[in-house]
Amino acid sequence: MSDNCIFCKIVAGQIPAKKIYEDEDVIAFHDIHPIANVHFLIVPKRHIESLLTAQEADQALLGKLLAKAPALAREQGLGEGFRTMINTGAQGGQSVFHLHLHVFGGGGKAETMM
Ligand code: DGP
Repeated sequence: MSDNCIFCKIVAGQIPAKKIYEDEDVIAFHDIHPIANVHFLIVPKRHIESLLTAQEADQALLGKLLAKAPALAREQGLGEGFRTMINTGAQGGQSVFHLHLHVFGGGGKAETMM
């Protein structure tokens, strides 16, 4: 756990979140500022700052983030399709420096994004 990391605090149960999934490696919860009608995040429990700091040893965990997306998306009503996004570094639009995969769809603001 990294001090002052909001997602580490969610993992630890110190901050509430609308959780949709959890196992020993990852947790998924709804984004507090959704850009689509359905928008959730899949987050490794272990603190990895971003793709820029991920290591070769993190490959399986990175794969799991993606592999979990379709089943969770289906459960959230996105069985016909969804978008995924990983913002990396401040210049890549990242604002929470604990790696996370955005999964969103179902209409809303994101429909107008590229
Ligand atoms: P990014 O810009 O890729 O780092 O996205 C961070 C996302 O995290 C952003 O869409 C808003 C969301 N977020 C920030 N703080 C919280 C929080 O405390 N709870 C939840 N559920 N989401 C949060």
